[in-house]
Amino acid sequence: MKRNATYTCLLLALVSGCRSSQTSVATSTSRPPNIIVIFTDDQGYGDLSCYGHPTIRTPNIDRLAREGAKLTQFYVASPVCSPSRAALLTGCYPKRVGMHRHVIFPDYDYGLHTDELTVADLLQENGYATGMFGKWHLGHRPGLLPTDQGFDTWFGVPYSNDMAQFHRKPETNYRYRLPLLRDEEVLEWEPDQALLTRRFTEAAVEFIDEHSTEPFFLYLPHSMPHIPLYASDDFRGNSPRGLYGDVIEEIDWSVGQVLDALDAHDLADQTLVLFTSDNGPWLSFGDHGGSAGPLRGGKGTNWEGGQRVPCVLRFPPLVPPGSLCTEVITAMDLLPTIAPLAGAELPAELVIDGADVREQLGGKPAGGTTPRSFLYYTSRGELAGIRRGAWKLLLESGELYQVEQDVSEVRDLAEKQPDLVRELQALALELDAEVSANARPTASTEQLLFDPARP
Ligand SMILES: [Ca+2]
Repeated sequence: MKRNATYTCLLLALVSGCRSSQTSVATSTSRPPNIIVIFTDDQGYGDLSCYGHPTIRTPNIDRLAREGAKLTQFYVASPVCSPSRAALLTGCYPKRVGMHRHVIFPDYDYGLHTDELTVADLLQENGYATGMFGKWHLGHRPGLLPTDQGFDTWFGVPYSNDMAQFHRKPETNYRYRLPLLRDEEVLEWEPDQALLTRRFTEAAVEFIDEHSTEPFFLYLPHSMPHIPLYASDDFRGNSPRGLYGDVIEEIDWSVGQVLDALDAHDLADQTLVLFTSDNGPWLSFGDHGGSAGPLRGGKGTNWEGGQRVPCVLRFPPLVPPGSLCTEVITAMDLLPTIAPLAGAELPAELVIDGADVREQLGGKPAGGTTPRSFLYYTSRGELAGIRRGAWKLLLESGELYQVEQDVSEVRDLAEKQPDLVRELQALALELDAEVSANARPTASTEQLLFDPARP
């Protein structure tokens, strides 16, 4: 009851602050909104029709953007998988939760600490049904799985889809294997990867069907388009962009299935749907890697192409259709932004790095006189740079870019702005020192849930 009352008050406050009247939303909505996060793996800023790709067809994701907002300056907190995922789910820089040390490999014994509050924990505690279908990559030893981190149920893979094929266990030279799990049980070893996008989608739709009459959180982190690329027979060979295009078009089909399920249950108006990617395109793999569009660099780098990713969001009570949001927003903002939407209170003592960006998503510029700061960290978690307002400083090289005018980072203005370089350098060190001083531990265990290696 408390939750519903809070939510109604919140909606009324939102409505009264909006230019257009949406009173009907406030009166017709009697439960907290559903939250859906669709998270792709290594998809670039330029890999969607609505972000300017000339041949990849993404009508369903484009529809989401048309009915909601397209974000042009949305950042993930790391240019690689595990740290980026930790930040999305906790609202924190990866370093603050200890998950900044590159990605989790099959024989790693640690993962995100269960003392951390994930988006799933918060929503589960507030009465949501919570389901995850796809790639986890935040630890796969006992006690570190999605079902230990706020998800009622999980169907998916524990780490990247290439780890079984291209990596071997040191010392033994054993080959790693990719398991497919449901909750804490291995269902299959080496599943047919051409079917993963489809199977995760079918499980997600089933979850929506099962929970349509109660608030739910659906997390759908596809294992594609991380290499090696696989598309099902229905999509392979269709796209002029080649296999990479086929994979993206199957992911777009998946988004369409989710939107159709919402429509079938008349839930579109009370569901927040967010679509984004965990980091930029893996350019080392030629045409099997994606495109960052006009942005420089890709996965693993701190150029914009590594961390600025496509992001579209639909939530009719808050976001006017066809919005273009050019504010700096990060994946760490998810937790503090959905908490009030869900009528959930974040613990007063919880230190996080994200911010509540409901106003910016609703079309208003960020409040306050101080421009927002965002720290860049390398794939191994070292402080790499800072963005404040329109400016970006890379620490090691000392390069300074005005990244709103110069999105491709080709005009280094450091020599012309020495005072700004010094100021941003000092600010980056100061902000990072606070994160380091207050960093929290990961959790580890010697126990195995499954043996990822075999001769
Ligand atoms: Ca990734």
